[in-house]
Amino acid sequence: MSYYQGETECAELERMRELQGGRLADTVKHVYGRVPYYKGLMDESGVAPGDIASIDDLPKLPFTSKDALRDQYPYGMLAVPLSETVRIQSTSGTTGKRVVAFYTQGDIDLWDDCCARAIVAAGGGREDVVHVCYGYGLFTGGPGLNGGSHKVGSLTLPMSSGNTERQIQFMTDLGSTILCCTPSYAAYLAESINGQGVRDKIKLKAGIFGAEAWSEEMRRDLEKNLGIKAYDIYGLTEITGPGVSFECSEQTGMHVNEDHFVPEIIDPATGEVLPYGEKGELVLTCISKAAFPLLRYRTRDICVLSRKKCSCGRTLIKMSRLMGRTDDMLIIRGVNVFPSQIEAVLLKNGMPPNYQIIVDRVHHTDTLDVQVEMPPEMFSDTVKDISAKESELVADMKSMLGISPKVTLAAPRSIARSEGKAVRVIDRRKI
Ligand code: DLL
Repeated sequence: MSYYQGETECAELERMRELQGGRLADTVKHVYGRVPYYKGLMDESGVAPGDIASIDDLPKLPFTSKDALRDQYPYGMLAVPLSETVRIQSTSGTTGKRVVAFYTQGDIDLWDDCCARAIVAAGGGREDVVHVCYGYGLFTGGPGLNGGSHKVGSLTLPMSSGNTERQIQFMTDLGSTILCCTPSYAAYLAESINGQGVRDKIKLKAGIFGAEAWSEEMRRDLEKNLGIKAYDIYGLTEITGPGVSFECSEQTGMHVNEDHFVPEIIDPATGEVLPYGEKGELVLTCISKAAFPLLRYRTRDICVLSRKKCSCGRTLIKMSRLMGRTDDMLIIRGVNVFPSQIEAVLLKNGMPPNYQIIVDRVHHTDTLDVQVEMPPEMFSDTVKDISAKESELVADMKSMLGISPKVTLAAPRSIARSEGKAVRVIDRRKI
């Protein structure tokens, strides 16, 4: 079995807890002294930095929410002078006040290490050609896996997303062995590769897929259709990006890089910490970052943690595949979309608040249909006028969301009303 940082990945639990305790205490002192938001929050909760001496003290700290990050946009959470930062990344999809995350060179190094662990766990090494078609830019997917691949010493193909023909051409010409992309894009690539009859020219052996929900069924399909082993990888911009956790040869959940990010599971309604094995909201605490270390960040992602012994030899705690989110955020083609954003565009354009969002997966690609009732006065407009309005809405939504939905104007009163909460989103994806 090979590891990228075996000593840490396979550390005894007691050693890990000691390491975590020391790092947590340092991080708490660091943010208390540098981030007025954290000083205020801790003072309000009656916790002083000196109260945090071991990892068991973690639950004494208050939670950090995504709203706090939005309120502190852009520099409020920065815990080092700007001159020490070298990079910004940002979450996908949301507009207005996006969440931005900052990195020092040291933060990038540890992030790259986390992704390197994932690549090695998927069987990667110096002889491999790592084909990265996660997006590059503000999205963390491309830069994260790129950095990890460099650390491993693999030949890195920074393809970024899109242009499927070119992806396949490079894959066959250069002999890519490890594919990194969203599972839905991997499925699309598989379909194109098999459709073109070039499967025997492909040398892929593994895929590292994440950034969106996928199922065991999808894993089996991808493994069969590409002739690979498919591994899950999890992460989020606020915490670092991909590589918060990664799957190993056992393929039964993801090892959390808990020497950097300490996971807890809470009851999302009460905030109570739940024992291992119970399903709840994942909360993460950064214990080794300098620029943007978040304490007890509520991810809104739902999963289960387990300390069960893993056959790969790693002792890092494991989290299950994600089971959903506590909020209503949809992830469509890897982009985060909130129904409230769609509603905002509709209302701004004079549409009534009677709409339905239908999400589906057709040929392995997510589709987003927005059906909205037209105001009665528009009902008598010509077909041309109505389709011009639809195009206008599509353009506005594209600039708000970053992806294009299909918009259909429906007859007044044609969308079912609800007596309780309105059903705004119909997600037909079987994942
Ligand atoms: O999606 C980081 C990433 C890039 C992870 C590449 C893995 C691979 P964000 O755009 O900030 O960051 O979105 C984070 O995506 O809170 C989850 O809801 C979802 N997500 C990430 N990985 C997985 C996964 C990146 N493996 C949000 N399974 C997270 C299911 C995932 N959902």
